[in-house]
Amino acid sequence: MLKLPLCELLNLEFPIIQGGMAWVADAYLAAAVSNAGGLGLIAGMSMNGEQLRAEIRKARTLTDKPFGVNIMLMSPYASEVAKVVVEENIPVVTTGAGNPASYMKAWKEAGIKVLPVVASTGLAKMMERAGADAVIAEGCESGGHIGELTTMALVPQVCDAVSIPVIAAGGIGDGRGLAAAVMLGASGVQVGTAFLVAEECTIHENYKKRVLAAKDIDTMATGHRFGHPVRSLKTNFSRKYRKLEFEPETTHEQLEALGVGALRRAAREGDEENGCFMAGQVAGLIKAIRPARQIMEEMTAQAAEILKGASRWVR
Ligand code: TUI
Repeated sequence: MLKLPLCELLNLEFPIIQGGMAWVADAYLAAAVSNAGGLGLIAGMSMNGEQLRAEIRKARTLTDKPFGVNIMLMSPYASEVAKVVVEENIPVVTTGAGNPASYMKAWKEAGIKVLPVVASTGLAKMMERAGADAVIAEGCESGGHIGELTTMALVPQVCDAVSIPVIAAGGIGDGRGLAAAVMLGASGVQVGTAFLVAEECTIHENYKKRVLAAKDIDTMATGHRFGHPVRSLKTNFSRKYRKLEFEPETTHEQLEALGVGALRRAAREGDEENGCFMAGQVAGLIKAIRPARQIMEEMTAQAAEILKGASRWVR
């Protein structure tokens, strides 16, 4: 058993939040993780308001446990989905890829627990002032859209900057990562890549196979040139994107056109040529398909063992 402050904050058995992965984190995965004792999330990213509402209602047929919604703030539907979470009485909202300050008042008035993802101490402090219940400090080991700092550097600095709980994310693939996050001051963790290959995750089997086959150096970040770096598995697509990105005549529009739909093509169609298979640097640690409950049990048991044993180094 590993009881961290996140367990109490969100009434969870395991101190683990599932990442709000676009085109991956659907009703099935969210319900599975919540049923298994973590906090499941539906990713609002790929949906408009009504699609999200339908997904929330589907999840409610699959679990009686609370689950949350992740709102990707660069989504064209962000303001629509921000209203739907209130109307649907969603208890926990996480946000990513931006500053959710303009939505905070409405969410707090609705009694929602708000956990913004931050990649810097500046945004963390701003979120604390705006009423966030905790912040998720996400390092650039993560899959998907990333900031500049590593989890190792970011988490302790965010812990020093705010008084609310800090959840660590990025580079946490097993109990060693969870134990390390605790040592850095984290109150819990958010896990994405390890859940990509959960038995209950509905992504295309090609995606799961690629994650399972990935080695340590098999992810890369693209998109730096236009300010939105994204980490994904090295594929023909990501290499093509990288090459085009650094050709001087390439425009933002051209890159956007190449990227549109790439996540969906990976997650839903398993398109190995034109899909963008987002995954974190811990992909190389992930070796087997397991049910969500087993993923969390093994991670927390390993972390508890390590944390108990750590005192042997102290004289
Ligand atoms: O948001 C994520 N991960 C994502 S979003 C996504 S969809 C996408 N597709 C194409 C291009 C871009 C995104 C896939 N993966 N993680 C949370 C996260 N948020 N990581 C980093 C940040 C972040 C970075 C800077 C949050 C705030 C921020 O600054 C905001 C500000 O205004 O200061």
